[in-house]
Amino acid sequence: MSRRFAAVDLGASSGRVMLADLSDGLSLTEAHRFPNGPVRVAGRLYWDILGLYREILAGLRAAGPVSSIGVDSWAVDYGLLDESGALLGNPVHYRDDRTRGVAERVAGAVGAERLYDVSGLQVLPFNTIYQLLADRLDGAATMLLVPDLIGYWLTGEAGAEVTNASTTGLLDVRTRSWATSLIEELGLPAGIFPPLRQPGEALGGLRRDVAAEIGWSAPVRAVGSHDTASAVAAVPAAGPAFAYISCGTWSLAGVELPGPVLTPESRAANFTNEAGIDGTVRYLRNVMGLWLLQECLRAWPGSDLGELLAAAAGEKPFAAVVNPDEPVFLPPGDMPARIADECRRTGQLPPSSPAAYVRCVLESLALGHRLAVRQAMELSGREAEVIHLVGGGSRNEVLCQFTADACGLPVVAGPAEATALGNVLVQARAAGLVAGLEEMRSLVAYSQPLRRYEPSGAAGAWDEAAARVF
Ligand code: ADP
Ligand code: LRH
Repeated sequence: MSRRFAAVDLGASSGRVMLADLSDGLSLTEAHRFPNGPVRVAGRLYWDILGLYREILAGLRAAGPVSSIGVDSWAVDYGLLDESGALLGNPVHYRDDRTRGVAERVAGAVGAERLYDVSGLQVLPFNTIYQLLADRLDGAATMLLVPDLIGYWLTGEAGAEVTNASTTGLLDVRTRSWATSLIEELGLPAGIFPPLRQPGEALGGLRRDVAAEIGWSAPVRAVGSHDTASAVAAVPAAGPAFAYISCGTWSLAGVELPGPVLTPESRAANFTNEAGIDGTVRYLRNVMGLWLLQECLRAWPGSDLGELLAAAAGEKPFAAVVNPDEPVFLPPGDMPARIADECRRTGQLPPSSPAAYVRCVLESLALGHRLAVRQAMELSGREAEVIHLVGGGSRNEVLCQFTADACGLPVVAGPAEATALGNVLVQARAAGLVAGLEEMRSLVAYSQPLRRYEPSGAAGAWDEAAARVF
């Protein structure tokens, strides 16, 4: 058996097919990367799901034969299949506005306390539960979350991997089974929710036509198919005293726990209890993340990220900061204009150059990280001595240093491709090559380049900035 594994990892800003080799330690190479993003058609925001599928096949062809394949992606979004297994309509992007007001309506009908007690999930307007209630479900026989949909197209086998199912709002946080009574109470058709599968479980071999197209065949395995579950599985932590920030399009900031926290305080702070690998709980909150920066760059055609980050480091500290989680920042659109409005609304002068905007975004994001990490520790009682910052944001040296300074904790940055690593390590474990979560993490720690940032001691200035924003 070869010791090569392929990770199909779909992020909101790019997808990639990564190739891991565990013959001697753990090496990871990129077989194929392709852009991803929302597509607006007739006023609705979609993913280009077929384009993504085509790129996945191109990536697998480029990767060459492997022992197995795992698929992960962003959470909450789905495709609906009819009785024959055909896709009913194009999957809608979670930033689409069709769910406006739905969360409030559901809370009014069912009770916010009850929802939290059942699912343990933070309220985000785009949780699957709200999307399903905003959609037309007639003719739908099966609901497949995005990685499960890709897995279905690759193998013909339908199912719902549990870490991602935990982001729907319809999974029981205690039993990790579908919350059937809530589903029925909401009037959703219980039959569309497929059987749950666990990370490591085999889906089946590639369909013959798929194997013919990519030129080889291999089984597909369920992994932590929620990208954040895979990222947290690959955090290079040595013990339990760590916090993490999975920092890409979103920053997912929190701690790992053995069980959920379902207290009124936790609900009030909008903390989530998402399912992690091996029964762990990802206790975290979404922070708006590098979306803020991505959307600024889109507004400045021809700008260069590296140059802007270098210039931002030289800008005046704390000239303007915003709460990164203001709902106004969620949809696509002119981000600099929205940041400027938010500055004016809070009595601050808007930034006056792209570099000053970037400085504002990075400081604001570090403040969001600080609040989420501190609240995660307070609400769970879990102490952290270090913050592991993984994902593409770990390449952003300014953000890593700001995060260490704002939080007053050392930040260990990397790996940037933690999600792909978590994906392949669950496959390698299923193949008997790795023992458990601890060994997976130490393999990452020893094999991947990491960088440590110490807090610089400017705590007072960050306290003052935080008081301005929250
Ligand atoms: P996602 O999986 O959500 O698409 P990623 O984890 O791939 O996100 O992270 C993408 C982000 O990482 C980019 O928006 C960018 O801000 C940041 N990033 C990527 N490469 C670099 C780099 N070389 N320097 C600084 N930031 C980077
Ligand atoms: C990050 C992520 C996050 C979800 C969001 C929809 O990619 O999966 O964990 O909240 O996308």
